[in-house]
Amino acid sequence: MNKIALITGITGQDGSYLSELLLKKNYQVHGIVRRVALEDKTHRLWRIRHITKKLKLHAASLESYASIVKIIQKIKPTEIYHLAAQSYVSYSFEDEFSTLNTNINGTHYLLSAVKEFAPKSKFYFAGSSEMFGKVQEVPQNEKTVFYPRSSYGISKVTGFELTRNYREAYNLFCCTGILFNHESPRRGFEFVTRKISHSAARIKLGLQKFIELGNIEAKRDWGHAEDYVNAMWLMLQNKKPEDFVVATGEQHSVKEFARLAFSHLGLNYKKFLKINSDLKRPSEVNSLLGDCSKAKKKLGWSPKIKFEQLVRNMVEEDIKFVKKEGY
Ligand code: NDP
Ligand code: GDR
Repeated sequence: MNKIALITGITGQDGSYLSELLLKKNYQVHGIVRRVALEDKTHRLWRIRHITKKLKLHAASLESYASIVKIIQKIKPTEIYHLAAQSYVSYSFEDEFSTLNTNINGTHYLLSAVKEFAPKSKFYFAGSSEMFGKVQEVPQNEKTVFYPRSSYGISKVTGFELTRNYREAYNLFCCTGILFNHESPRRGFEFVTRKISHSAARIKLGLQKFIELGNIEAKRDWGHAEDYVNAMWLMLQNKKPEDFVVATGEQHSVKEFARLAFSHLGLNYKKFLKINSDLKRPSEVNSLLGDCSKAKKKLGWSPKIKFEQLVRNMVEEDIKFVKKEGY
């Protein structure tokens, strides 16, 4: 019988690539979406439009334990990938309450539902390098102490601890992937990489005059989302439930990303850049660099797509996007 996967956050960047991967592996793929998404498929399901017919989408709310239980009881998933979250760090400073509620309660409800109604399901929690925040060692690995710098980071540390506790207390197959930043042409427009690739394309095509950024000295370990969803899957195929860091081990600044993106279009980013200090965060994560030796050793995972290739891919796809959509 085919394996059954349930994905929360299936409409997001990672949800879309993970769905493609699991469909290729002949899984029956179910996704939890917000009710409004089913009413406005054109806009809200854009990342999975090409595969919607192959997916089974269920309307439910992360805020409602009952609605989650209903779906888990009905489909009895072999594997659950919990990706849904308020994932935008900047926004978490504007609305701590909804970030903490959605991210912590959503994870808790799912774990509790798994324990009560599907204890054989394997559970993946989308942890984040934001848990390392103000880093306590370089590079960061599974043993590095957490020091989150936003309510988003705090919500992910709590999700991590909940996941670990359910694994230890109830003997469930639950694990956390501590994923460093991963990007793609499907990245949301509010994140810095997509903001840069999309703005560079618009500037090249004469639709925009300049780009405003905040802290361009921030450094991140950027990989490609397509590579990273494969690591999620591998974690649930591992013999034991364990937590893994997923990263490239390479670090670049926002400035370098901008330089490369613009230069790919024959432009000098300095001519178009304005620094807007309103875009700086009250407490910034200045530098992240991951050590994924454990994932390499135990899962046989390593990133395939290099930084330069990622930037090129995003810029080229954004040129096509802007030409097609006109914005
Ligand atoms: P996206 O922002 O692209 O997707 C987030 C998903 O969560 C969307 O499907 C969104 O649904 C859903 N969601 C958000 N809030 C709610 C809610 N209240 N109820 C139900 N669904 C909700 O994120 P990514 O795909 O980039 O990331 C996936 C996960 O991995 C997230 O948990 C993120 O925090 C985490 N992560 C991401 C990293 C990255 O670099 N991309 C790195 C480390 C961790 P809708 O479309 O309806 O808004
Ligand atoms: P991040 O991603 O906070 O790392 O979280 P984001 O792209 O938002 O910021 C990266 C860095 O760029 C700096 N920056 C700007 N950021 C945005 N969004 N917009 C700007 O104009 C801008 N200018 C400079 C930021 O200050 C920051 O230092 C992402 C999300 O996907 C999380 O869900 C995930 O957990 C982490 O990656 C790992």
